[in-house]
Amino acid sequence: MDEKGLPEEKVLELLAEFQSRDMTYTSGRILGSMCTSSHPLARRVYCDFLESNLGDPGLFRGTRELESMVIGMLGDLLSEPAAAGHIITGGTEANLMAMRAARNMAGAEKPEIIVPKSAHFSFRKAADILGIRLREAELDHEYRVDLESVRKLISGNTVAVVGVAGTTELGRIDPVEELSEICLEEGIHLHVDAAFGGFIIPFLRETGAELPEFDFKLQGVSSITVDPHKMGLAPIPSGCILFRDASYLDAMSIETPYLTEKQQSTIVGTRTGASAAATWAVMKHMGREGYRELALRVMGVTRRLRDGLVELDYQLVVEPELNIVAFNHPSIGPHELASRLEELGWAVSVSSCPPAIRVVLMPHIGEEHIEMLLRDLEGLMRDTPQGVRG
Ligand code: 0PR
Repeated sequence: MDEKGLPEEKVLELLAEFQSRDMTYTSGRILGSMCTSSHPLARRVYCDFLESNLGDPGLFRGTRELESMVIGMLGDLLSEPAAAGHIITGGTEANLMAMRAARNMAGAEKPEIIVPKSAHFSFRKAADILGIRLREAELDHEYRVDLESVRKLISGNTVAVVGVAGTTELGRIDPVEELSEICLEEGIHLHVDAAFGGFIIPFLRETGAELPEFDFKLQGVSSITVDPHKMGLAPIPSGCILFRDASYLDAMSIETPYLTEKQQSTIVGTRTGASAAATWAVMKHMGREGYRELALRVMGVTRRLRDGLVELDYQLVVEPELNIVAFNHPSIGPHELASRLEELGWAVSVSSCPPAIRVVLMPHIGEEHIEMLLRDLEGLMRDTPQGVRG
């Protein structure tokens, strides 16, 4: 640290230079992210609540009330208005909390969890932190979890089974209804990772889309991850863990004798209340109607990309169910294609299972960006001899 401080303007000037090197969502060039521009109202509220600390909620009673109202709204959205939970940093922390609760409730000697091969890497972190063995279930030909494979992996040590509603790479929805039946039968905790899908699947279903059930309506589902900072338009960090009832929180509560609340179930101690307040604000402002419109809009952009790719003879990995499209060039490998697109100013990501270019059609991507992308993809098809059509 320097001995003498700099004037505020100088500090801001230095920062502006660093920030100018960051990519922005508004450029429409970030194609591989699950985050997006947060709603302007949520941003404002976030700043207003910057100093609130839900680690000591007795001091911030209003903010605590906002957090429980968000939990109530999300519980209602996901078919269990009495669900218990917290607004936390994101899907990673939510999945970690779910696995911790499941482990503590089951009390197995050598705990194991079963996750689909398509599950987010946060479950690897959770398994490592919690000392749990991670067992990976195979996928079917549509990249959803294979139920037979799950059944085979279940043992007396299984403390949780995970289903994903909106996989990170392909946006697939696992057969949660069947997983629910299996878990009810076996008496195992079923956790649904709807970090991405939780803020879009219910709204698409409301518009008549034929998407499967994945939430607490299915009796076997014990917990759900849903991230407001993905499709919910809340600022980073905002994740949510929901449990069917408060007993799961009790199973991981630690005594906090000198705080205003005597028990704490979250992993983080001092934690911002700004996320809860900003999420409350954006959900109140958008309403179901606003999120339905958003869901329809991003699916419209998804369809445009899908149709354009098919017209250009790119190969789709699967028909998109949600706003994620994964595709390949007939002759250029996905990593090579990703770097060519990067040279053209596009930030895409490459999925691993199977290897493909993956585009997440978040709200910051408009039709105009997709038209530009398709023009560039057309150029890449033309310039590659093997890619020439006809
Ligand atoms: N569960 C699922 C299904 C996810 O897709 C993700 C993140 C998580 C859990 C973990 O959530 P947090 O990252 O909030 O802890 N999926 C994206 C991914 O890893 C996150 C992401 C977001 C990546 C923006 C890149 C990016 O620019 O791909």
